[in-house]
Amino acid sequence: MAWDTADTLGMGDVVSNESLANLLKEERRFAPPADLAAAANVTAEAYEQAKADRLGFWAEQARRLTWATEPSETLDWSNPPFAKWFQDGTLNVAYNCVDRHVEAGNGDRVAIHFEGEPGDTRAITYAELKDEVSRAANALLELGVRKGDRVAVYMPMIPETAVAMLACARIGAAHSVVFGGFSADALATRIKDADAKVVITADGGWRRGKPSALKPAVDEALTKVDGVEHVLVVRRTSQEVGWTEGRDVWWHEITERQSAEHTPEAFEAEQPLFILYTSGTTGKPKGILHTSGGYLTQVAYTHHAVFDLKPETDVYWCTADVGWVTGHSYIVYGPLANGATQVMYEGTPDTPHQGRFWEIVQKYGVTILYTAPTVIRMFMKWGDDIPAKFDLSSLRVLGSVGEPINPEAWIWYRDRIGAGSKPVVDTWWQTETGAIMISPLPGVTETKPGSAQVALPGIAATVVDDEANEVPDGGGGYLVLTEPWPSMLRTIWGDDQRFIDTYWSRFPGRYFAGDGAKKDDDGDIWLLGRVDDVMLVSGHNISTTEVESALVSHPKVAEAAVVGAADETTGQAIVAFVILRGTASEDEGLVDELRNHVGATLGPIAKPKRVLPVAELPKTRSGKIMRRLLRDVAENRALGDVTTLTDAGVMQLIQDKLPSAQ
Ligand code: 6R9
Repeated sequence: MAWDTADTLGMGDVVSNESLANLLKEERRFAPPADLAAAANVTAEAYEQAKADRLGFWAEQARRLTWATEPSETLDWSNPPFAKWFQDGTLNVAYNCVDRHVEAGNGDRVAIHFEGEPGDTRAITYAELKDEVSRAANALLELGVRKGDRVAVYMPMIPETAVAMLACARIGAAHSVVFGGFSADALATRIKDADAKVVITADGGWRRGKPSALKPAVDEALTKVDGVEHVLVVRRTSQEVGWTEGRDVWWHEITERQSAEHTPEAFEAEQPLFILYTSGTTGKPKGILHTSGGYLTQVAYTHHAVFDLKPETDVYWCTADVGWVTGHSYIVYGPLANGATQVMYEGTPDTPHQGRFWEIVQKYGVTILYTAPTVIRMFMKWGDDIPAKFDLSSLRVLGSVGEPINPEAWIWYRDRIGAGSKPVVDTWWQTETGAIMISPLPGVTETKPGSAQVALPGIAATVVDDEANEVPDGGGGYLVLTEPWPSMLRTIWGDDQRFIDTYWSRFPGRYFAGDGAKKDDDGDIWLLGRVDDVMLVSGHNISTTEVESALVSHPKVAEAAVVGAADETTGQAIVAFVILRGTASEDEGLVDELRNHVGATLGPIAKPKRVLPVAELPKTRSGKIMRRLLRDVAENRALGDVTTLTDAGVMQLIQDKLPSAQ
């Protein structure tokens, strides 16, 4: 267990942080727009209703879905922390996301406005989506995929990615989507852990004006793992691909010959829907398992409540990649369960120009935008004149997710994108929570720049101190969730004990989120970032241990300690301290060589921004590296308490060595 010292939790940093003091000086307040409030999907009553009868509230939300068998039981919490929601209900998730909208007469409604990076477009209606998902489901069946199997998905941001996920759901196979920016090694580890039978990929996707290959990484990954029977390949870029006869199958060839009819089977509410890997502190990524009925209930409800979605008139756009949980819950399952019309964009925000996002908002008349603070900060850097060139007047709700949004970025978002009048909803949640947990409601909450503020109706969150006591208003500590929720993770795939240890042991009976948080004088919650050793770089979780292991796998590196240092653009930037092997010298190319090595091992997102060779690393007596001291160095701060160090002189050596870090 990693809970034995405050050093590894970095708690001192969390509560004494200067930025926290600044954050809580923030006194600007913004009332909900009157017109939005008057017609809002959810009003203040929902909080009261859920407080009076939490389970009754969720039972009512479950009725948003179409069940083959209505559940009679809401929650079975007889064996915590293993929850069962709507246990005796049965449903088909893909039917709920697609077919039922067609049956309700909305088959002609556009489900996905796809915008490719090179400018190619496709509008896919719900009726067309139903045919495509059915053909893909039939294709997976032909390839031998059955209920309970796992399918890995390694794809660019194209409609076939959503189709592939829904096809898996339709036949009861669990998908494991691996972000297309991950390396072959990372993909191999995930394929192996989930024991995937089929991999769905593409030749490549378009990024920054060029085709970016995916298939070679799959080919390489499959030299390292057994058990994959077929690779299904979508043609997107038409670049050349290696081909393994008998194993590889073109998506267009197999789907073309399938029937567009497929009768969806009803599965139990607790049927596994997907596994999504998230970084852990002990190297091996954690396969977060989500199931069907509870997950779909909460993503549908939150998408309806937090974004005030009106499916007949709104055009919704979430800019996340489908490889992250935001893409799962708020591109695929939530919006489609609600019959939304949405935009899906393949590429980068600055291709072919830095106004691409705003051009897309203008072109499709986007009304609800959901993006990340790191993206907002990038736009701020590029200049106010860029969004000012476009007509953004269609927008009515602005969402943020992925990391704490600093008040400056929040205000910029509201002013420059939202014409100074559109509500910003800062949504806190995690891969593990499956759906949004803490967020303002756009028609109800008086918003505060930089704060996620309040737990949604039906959700119980609070902040506790080291001794598990709830902190008073004005106090800081750890964010915990005190009651089970429908879209909660069910376990870590194949490792129930790790599930218990990671989330339920720090504060028995409560879910430990790993985030620092503070309650302001109104009792509103402000998130302060991770308290463990997971870094957040541009909204992506990367564990220090993974990067350290990658560095140490380089022949010139003996030891490494990695920290996330505050960074204006990316939230945190990776700074690595390395001890070189005896014979290695600090020659010129070394730093780049090490950065590239990490990039090749873990994927470009994990490349350290700085690599600093040092003679020694600060360690506690129990042998743990004291990352918080290294963070102090990396962030040019005075050193915190060094009394638990084996040798306090080490820090002096590091600082002497690093004039550049001062
Ligand atoms: C959805 C997602 C989860 C971690 C989480 C927290 C950070 C996400 C946030 C936020 C402050 C917000 N986080 N949203 N921090 N305010 N609105 O990002 O999931 O990739 O699993 O990351 O992201 O630290 O613990 P995931």
